Amino acid sequence: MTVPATPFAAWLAADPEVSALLAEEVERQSTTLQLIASENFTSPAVLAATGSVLTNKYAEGYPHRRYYGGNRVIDEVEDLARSRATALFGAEHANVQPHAGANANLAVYQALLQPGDTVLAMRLDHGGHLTHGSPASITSKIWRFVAYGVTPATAEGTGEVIDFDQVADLAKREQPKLIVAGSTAYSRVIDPAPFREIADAVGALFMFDAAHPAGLIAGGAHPSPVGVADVVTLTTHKTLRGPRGGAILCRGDLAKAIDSAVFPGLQGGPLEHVIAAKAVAFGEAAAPEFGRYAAAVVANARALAAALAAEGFRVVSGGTDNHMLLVDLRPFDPDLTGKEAQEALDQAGITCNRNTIPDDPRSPFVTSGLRLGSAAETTAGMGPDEMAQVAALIGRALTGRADEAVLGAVRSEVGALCAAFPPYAGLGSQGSAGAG
Ligand code: DSN
Repeated sequence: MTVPATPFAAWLAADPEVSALLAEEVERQSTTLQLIASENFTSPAVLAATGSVLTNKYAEGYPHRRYYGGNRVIDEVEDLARSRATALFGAEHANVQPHAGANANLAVYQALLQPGDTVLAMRLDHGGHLTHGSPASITSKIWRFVAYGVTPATAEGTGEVIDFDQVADLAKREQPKLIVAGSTAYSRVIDPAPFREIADAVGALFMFDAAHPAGLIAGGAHPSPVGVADVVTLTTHKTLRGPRGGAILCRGDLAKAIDSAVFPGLQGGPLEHVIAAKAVAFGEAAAPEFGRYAAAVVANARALAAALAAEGFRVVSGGTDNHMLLVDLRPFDPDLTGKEAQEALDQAGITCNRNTIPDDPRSPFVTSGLRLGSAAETTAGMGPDEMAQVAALIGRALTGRADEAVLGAVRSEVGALCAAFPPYAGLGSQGSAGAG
């Protein structure tokens, strides 16, 4: 594999071991299908900023209020990232320092709540995130989480959507200080309006965790929670297609509390190289092509869902409105677990993750479902026709999962498909990645 992993590959040659591993990973990303719903292929500009000399600088504090000298340029970088974020999302204030979505959520809780306060958020096993009060997360040790879920599945496929009656009933009964919307495994639009109404009815604050749909919101494919929710958290590396990291958008009157909660409340020195890459990504997401990209992501997820249903899988909630779908494997094969499916697909060059489906009888380590996403391969330029091919390859691999020859044949076809849609063709020479 000769494609360089970063524009600085020649410098990295000084460390042949790391260099070789990066080259292997470029090959893996380029020759296998990337269907993990929380992943994407960033632009070379994002890669370059992430790999820049800004990594050398300590910049505790905020622009023009730092605890270290030498931050003239860094201040401009962070100001640029903040102003691009507020312009992109129409927000009054942006904090671009959270190292991850989890940190963004923790900072918001720290800014808005006292220990022991009640928070109403989505059940982990119905699609919520660990930081929405999972027993395994520190969030549940500091604050009291109460969980809402989705409606039961129906034969017509109309269920498994957020149960707003339950949200309203729980809000009335539990009187939460904060209501959280957002998920990691939910394939429908999350309308912020009913959450706002419920929050107002009980005097709660409202946080929208847009980690997954941030890019769909920026691209106009989903309704924006900005201006509806009091605070919006997001990650920059999923549908937004930026570097790995988080950000917080909020009303101006909450800016000071949010900023103090991130630093010094939760984090030390900000990752200014990543903040520069966030600025690049916010700039890219403001371009008209990004709107077309967001629409294509949704169209591709829908095409994949329809083709998988035709293969005999059940798509949770009957379809998708976003970049992901949850597949219930049981109608395809009652004995096939998510774990076994993920491992067989890995062998066939199809990368995805097992996931619980609502009310899954199997454990989160085993599961009855898979979560698939379209954001990365849409960046690589695939369209609905390729999604139909992908569904057929998944069906063949899982039907023949016990047969090495079948998995090998699917792996070859996956390689041929990926070769037609290289995510980093020309990286290091012309530096153009992916389609918009
Ligand atoms: N791990 C992320 C995801 O895959 O959705 C959420 O943190």
